[in-house]
Amino acid sequence: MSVSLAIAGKPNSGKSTLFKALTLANVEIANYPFTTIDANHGVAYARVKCPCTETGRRCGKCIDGERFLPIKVIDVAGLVPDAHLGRGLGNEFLDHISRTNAIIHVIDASGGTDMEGNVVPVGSHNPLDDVEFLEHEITMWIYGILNRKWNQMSRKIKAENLKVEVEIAGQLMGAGVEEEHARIAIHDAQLDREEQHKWTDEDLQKLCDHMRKASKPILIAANKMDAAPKENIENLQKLDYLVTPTSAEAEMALRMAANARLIEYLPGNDDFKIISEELSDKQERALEKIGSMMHQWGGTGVQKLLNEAVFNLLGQIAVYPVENEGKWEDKNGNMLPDAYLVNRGCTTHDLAYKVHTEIGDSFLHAIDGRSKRRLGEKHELREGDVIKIASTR
Ligand SMILES: Nc1nc2c(ncn2[C@@H]2O[C@H](COP(=O)(O)OP(=O)(O)O)[C@@H](O)[C@H]2O)c(=O)[nH]1
Ligand SMILES: [Mg+2]
Repeated sequence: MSVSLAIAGKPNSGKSTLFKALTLANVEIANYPFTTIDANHGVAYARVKCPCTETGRRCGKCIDGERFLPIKVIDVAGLVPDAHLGRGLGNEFLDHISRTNAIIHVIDASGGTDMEGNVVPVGSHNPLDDVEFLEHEITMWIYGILNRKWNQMSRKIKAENLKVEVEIAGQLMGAGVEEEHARIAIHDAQLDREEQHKWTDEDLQKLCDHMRKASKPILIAANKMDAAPKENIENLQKLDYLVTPTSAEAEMALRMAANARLIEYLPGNDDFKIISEELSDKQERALEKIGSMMHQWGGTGVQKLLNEAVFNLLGQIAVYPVENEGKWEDKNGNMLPDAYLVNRGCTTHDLAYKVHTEIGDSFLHAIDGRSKRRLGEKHELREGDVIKIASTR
């Protein structure tokens, strides 16, 4: 499992509800219904169409042709203004986000919580105000770490003719900023790397903002869509971000009802089916309400959000290594036994290394499971590829 997502936002926006909904998997999806590792770390599932649907057979690894691939999620401590100065659970927050690939920023789109997360009448807080605040906190946190040593670093870089990206990445290792992020940020902030000793405070902050962008892409969950004024959602969707409206609460209710065998529901579907005849009036009314909301929005948005983060924001693709390219099986006859999430741009040889170091080292070529064509080591994989790797081992 290589992909990890942080669920962040101010208190009361619905982070824990989203985390619980995402990590409460159907019995058919996970071996255990609760895939929570501890209170804050869990496993969620991205949903893809399984390649077995193209054949007359079922692989046994998917549900009705829908395959669920595990990724890590972290429910991050609630963020309050000035967290970067250690306010609230500031340090815990920043420690969590430094270890993830991307951030799901949960916003209370109903406008029913103020800046600090206190409950206020629905519609009285403008959710647009929440968007920049999270970014500012992360940027200032990175800046705080860099600035602490900058004068000393800067002199050393000049005196010893060191590479500025390498030195910055070294100082920011704990924040999850890598050399590549620093390089991109220097370029995007339009700073002259040869003149780093002349960078002003303002330059450094700008640099840190770009390093945040490069190292921590953000996706917005416009949560509580069930209670949100329509214009709040529309205004969020106008922003230059990936934005997905969600109702974490409805998704959580559906997954619990499905596991209690009250309904049939597959995460990401736009509908569910009542299968129990023993629903209470209260349960029936609650499900009816959720049903009409799903009808209006095309589902609860929670699975869509996760898929958006994995496939669009992080550019992952799902690929399926097999031993037998004709039958799409491993050597024990299991069809499509494994699904890997890899970066777009991953080559056949990269995949061989992911399967096993020895297979990577002894790589000969690959074979496309559909066309049966031979693929060289530099061939880039595409979403859904079924791949046989030929090696000398
Ligand atoms: N209406 C509505 N309420 C929600 C939704 N998601 C969460 N909530 C409620 O918002 C409150 C705060 O949720 P919680 O997950 O504890 O927020 P956190 O502090 O960000 O972890 C709780 O009362 C939830 O039931 C949603 O999608 N719709
Ligand atoms: Mg919480």
